[in-house]
Amino acid sequence: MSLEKTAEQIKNMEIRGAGKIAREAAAALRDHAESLPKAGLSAFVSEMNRAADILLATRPTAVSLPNAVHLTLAGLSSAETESEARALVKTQADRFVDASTKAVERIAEICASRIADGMTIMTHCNSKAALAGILLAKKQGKNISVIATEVRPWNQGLLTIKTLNDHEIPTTYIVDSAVRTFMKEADLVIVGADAVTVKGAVVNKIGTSQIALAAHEARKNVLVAAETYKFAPKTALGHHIEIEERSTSEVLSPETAAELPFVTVRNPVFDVTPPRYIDVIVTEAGAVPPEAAYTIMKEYLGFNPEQENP
Ligand code: RUB
Repeated sequence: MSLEKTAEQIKNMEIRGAGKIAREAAAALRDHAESLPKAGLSAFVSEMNRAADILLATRPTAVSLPNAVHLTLAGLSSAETESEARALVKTQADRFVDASTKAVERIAEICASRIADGMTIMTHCNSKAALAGILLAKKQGKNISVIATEVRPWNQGLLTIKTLNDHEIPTTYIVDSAVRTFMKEADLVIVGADAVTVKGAVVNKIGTSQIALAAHEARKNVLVAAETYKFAPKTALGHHIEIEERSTSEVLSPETAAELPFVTVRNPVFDVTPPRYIDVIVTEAGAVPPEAAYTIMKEYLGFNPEQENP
């Protein structure tokens, strides 16, 4: 598949979920590099930078995307020959995809160790990392059940309940506004992340923050499953994570909207959960409190505030 096609699929959400977006972007850069005819080092580097920009322009919120692009193209500008540059892209893309896959497996083990027999877990959206922990707990023979939200307007919850059903996990499917009503039946909340800020705030699918608030009120733990490449070093330099706002036609049909000239539809698709409503962030490096976000950035993303980093 061409890099442009991958970019298109990320944009229209055929490829979605922060981890998958990152893995597909790294693989697209590798395949793109391999498809380029030999034209010299500087032509190769500038074409790879152009390709990176196409991917980066697809969706703004999941920081796994710029982190994956940065890790795949790291050191490219210092390569001395075209073949060295080509080998670098391939090695780093493969390394990223492999590390990402292993990270999700490790996160699943840690999440599953926190899921006890008999627990009911509430989850939101369709997070591979969060689901991996739930599926592993079931595989370990734990008798668990799940409360899954619908996730308006895109209905990612449907993907989640299909997977849970395939694994014969008893699941209750609820509309997003029923979260507080059902929180008393949950023992634990597990969600994924698109970005984690330097202060440990978690950016995830819109509605996550109200689930965390309801969990806090009901004294239920909130666990965030997030690979280290979802941490956003730029937030340590004062940058904000841009919250993607998608087409209003996802919420209300253009015909209905046209009949309601005084109504403005808004469709932000992510929100920010402050660290005080998060009990633990489970990364492949271990389960850490939100306050450890800076340490994760330094140790696992090589973040150095003195240098320009992703
Ligand atoms: C997906 C979403 C997921 C995170 C984590 O939003 O918010 O919870 O991306 O997913 P969208 P994963 O459907 O808009 O991409 O754990 O799979 O990386």
